[in-house]
Amino acid sequence: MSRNEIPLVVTEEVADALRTGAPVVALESNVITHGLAYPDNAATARRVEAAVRAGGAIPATIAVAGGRILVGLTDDDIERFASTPGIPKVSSRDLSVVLSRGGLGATTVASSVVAAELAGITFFASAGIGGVHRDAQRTMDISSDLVQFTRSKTAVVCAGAKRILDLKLTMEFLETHCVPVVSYRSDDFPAFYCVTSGLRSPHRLDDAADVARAVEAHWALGNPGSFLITTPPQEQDAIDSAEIEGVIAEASAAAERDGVQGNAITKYLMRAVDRATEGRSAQANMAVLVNTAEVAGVLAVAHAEYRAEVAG
Ligand code: PSU
Ligand code: MN
Repeated sequence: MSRNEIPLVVTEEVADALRTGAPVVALESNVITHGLAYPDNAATARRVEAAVRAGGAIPATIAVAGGRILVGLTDDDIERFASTPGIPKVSSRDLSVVLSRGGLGATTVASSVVAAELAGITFFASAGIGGVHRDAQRTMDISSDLVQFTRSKTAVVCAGAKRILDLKLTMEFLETHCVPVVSYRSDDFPAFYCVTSGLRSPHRLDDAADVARAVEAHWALGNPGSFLITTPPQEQDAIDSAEIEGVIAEASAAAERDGVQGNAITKYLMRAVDRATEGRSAQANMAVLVNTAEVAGVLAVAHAEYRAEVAG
């Protein structure tokens, strides 16, 4: 089987956009099935798609169904993925198996960027990427999102990595693996629903056209992987760092007690934090998803313009 034999079901709107070089932003579906609960997840998936459009681009939510990769979901698809219980989380290592077995699958950041590259989509947006987990020195739990960034050519727009992670180690991993990190209109690496992780970003760019040029230069230099662009949450949506730290420490201790590990830990921790904050972190999560998607739309537009200009 060759690359172009992987069955992709691309919606007409997305296919048209790709054919004409119009800006497209790919989105993950695991956040719909595992990140949020029904019906908030369905509403958020729709708001995220609308935000990409508000930024000027076409949304293409990625998922797996019946042995094929869906590139762009219909409204019925969104409802089905949001309301069907037990859809498996499909990361990069799972994608081939789920495609061969059939059934529904919800793609993480890692498997979504694989699909985006296959479909010819440059931009991808999520709220918080996976990263190096706290205590990874012992557990070796590092999200395949990071490893996939070393392999797939996409521009990933996010609000940094999830707060439940060890963000310092996450930054170290990205640096070691030559993944560029640029904070758009900000000095700091954000922490998902917190405006800053307390870590300074290696680079800041304020102009979308500069971001587009940097992304293309990264690939022109022969680099095989992704380019990370961060955008912080809006102040009014953000959660106070000090306040959330205590909650995360408690949730992490509970996960350890309950023996939760592997690919289940992300969902476990996020839900525990949502409960402890009485839903405020889930609210913030939704707002960050929407905000990031809109910024990704704007950046994808600048990138499409740059490519058109270069092509003359
Ligand atoms: N961001 C969220 N909620 C989520 C995730 C991200 O707000 O549920 C998911 C994404 O799909 C991400 C995945 O790719 O968690 C990372 O999981 P892991 O740490 O097991 O690699
Ligand atoms: Mn993991």
